[in-house]
Amino acid sequence: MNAMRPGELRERCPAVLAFVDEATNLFKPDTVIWCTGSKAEYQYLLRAMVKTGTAQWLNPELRPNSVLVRSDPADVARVEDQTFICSVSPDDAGPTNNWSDPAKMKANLRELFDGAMVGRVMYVVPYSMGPVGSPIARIGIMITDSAYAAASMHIMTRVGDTVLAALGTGTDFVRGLHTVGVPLKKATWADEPWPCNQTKYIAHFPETREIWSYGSGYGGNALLGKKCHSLRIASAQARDEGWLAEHMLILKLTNPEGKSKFIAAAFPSACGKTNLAMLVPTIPGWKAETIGDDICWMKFGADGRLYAINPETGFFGVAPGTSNESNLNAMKTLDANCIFTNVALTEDDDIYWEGMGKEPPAQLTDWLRRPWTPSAGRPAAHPNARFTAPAAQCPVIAKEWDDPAGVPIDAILFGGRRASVVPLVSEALSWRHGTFLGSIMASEKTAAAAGQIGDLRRDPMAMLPFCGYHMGDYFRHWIEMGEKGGETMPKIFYVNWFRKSAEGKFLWPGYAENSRVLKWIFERCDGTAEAIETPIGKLPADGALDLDGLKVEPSAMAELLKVDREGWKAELPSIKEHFETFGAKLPQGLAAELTALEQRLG
Ligand code: OXD
Ligand code: MN
Repeated sequence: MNAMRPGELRERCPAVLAFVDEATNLFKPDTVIWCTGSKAEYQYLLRAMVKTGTAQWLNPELRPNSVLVRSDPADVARVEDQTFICSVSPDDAGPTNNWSDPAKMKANLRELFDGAMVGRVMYVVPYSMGPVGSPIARIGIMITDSAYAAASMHIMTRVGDTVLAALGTGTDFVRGLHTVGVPLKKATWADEPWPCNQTKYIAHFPETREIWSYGSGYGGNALLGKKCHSLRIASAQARDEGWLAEHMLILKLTNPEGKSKFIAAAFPSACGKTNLAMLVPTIPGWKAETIGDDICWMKFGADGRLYAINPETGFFGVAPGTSNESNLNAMKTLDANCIFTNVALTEDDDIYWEGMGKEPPAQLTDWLRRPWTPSAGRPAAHPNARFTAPAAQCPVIAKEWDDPAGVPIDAILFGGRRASVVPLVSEALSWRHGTFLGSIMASEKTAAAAGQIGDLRRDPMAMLPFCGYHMGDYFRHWIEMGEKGGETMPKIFYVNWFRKSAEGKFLWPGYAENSRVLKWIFERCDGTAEAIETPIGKLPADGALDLDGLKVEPSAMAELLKVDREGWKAELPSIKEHFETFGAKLPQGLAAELTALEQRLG
């Protein structure tokens, strides 16, 4: 074995050295490389991927310093059914997570980990989620045998020596072990372009702040800083320490007078979070800028307000459907220095995906490396194809995006994809009522005609696959945070861009026009916009929503802002059923909100 001896900086981090030694003994790699975070190292990782056939360079004139990666067809998404919360008590994982006994899971994984990196390089990736040294940031050390994961961590997090320097003799870091599970037993063994194992485990140990990931090289299974650390482990840590780790975008909205507000928003997958994070307002004089598109950590500041950071430094976005029309700023972010995964390749070595807003070229190579023509009858890019792009390249990145102090959050938005019942926007009556709205957030699996209840998937706070502990306790934590913060807490709003007419047509244009709703939210926070109190929350008063120049029929607007008493009443049994899932852990405050809603509806 040819392990690089740790340098002076590493010698000053005894807990990290011990962790790396343990991992080395277990995985038995050929070589150990400590990532320092340099640009040269990132380029080295890209070249390593090209050498093994994992990646290919894109046309440097069209897409400088960018690569295309194609994964194994059996490794294309997060594996929720193989994702485990291994808390000591199953009751701490709760009804929404897969639970496994931590000792048993570790014994099982130790066997799989034993020798799993034979013949491979083991990368040690010290990373910080959040600006290094920020009181809201947290450190992790990730061990991986995937150059793709290591390179992606360089884009998505702050990696390297600065992190070790900040940690020093500290022991408070998330310990992440990741292997693709394909040892190269003989030096002569040919590697595969995308090594992975049919057996996959994404195991979290919230009590000991550990992540053990086996068999997958893809996305949230392998970039441990993202869902595993920033949401599942961090949510448990946030509960223990009195802060919030949420699946939310963060944006800065500035009015024509130059006054700014910061808005965080949670939406389930496929509801346009990245688009909203980068929207270009249609109302004259208003400006929106991006802080983050996926994760938001919020902590109380000295003034008692909630301050948020985006713990990431990149966007790991779904490519199909991203176009100049749906998200011009995202498209501009992708001009250079990106990793594209499972998109299609053009004849001139550029990228293509469905919904890119241009005619498909006559010839492509699809994500499975097969020739493709528009008559192929199948998509050229995988529906979960991704771009990994540096946040700093986003043309509308806010100057505060990497401020260690974070930004004070004025409003929190919850939303889902609802064809009926839920109006375009409502303001919660209180923090606890807002928590209630977040807890019943849902998207319709199928479009429902107006007035009918669709097939709902409840995804509380968009955290269903990401909450690292019992969701009933998570709701309680939200309520307690509100009690602690009192008057200084952000206002909570519930939005729905997806309301449909009886004929099944979208009533609201969405995308950039959502800025009109954001303006009302801004002005509610400022105390300058009117609202009317209804049984379901506060709705924009007549004329309070800026509709200047917008072509939406008055009848459609009336429908969008209607209080659908009967629809809400019809939904009460499904909310009760949802709440029953949490048993005795459902906070009394949420049960009280449900009763109060029922009474208000009459
Ligand atoms: C994501 C997700 O990839 O939420 O961000 O699934
Ligand atoms: Mn997400």
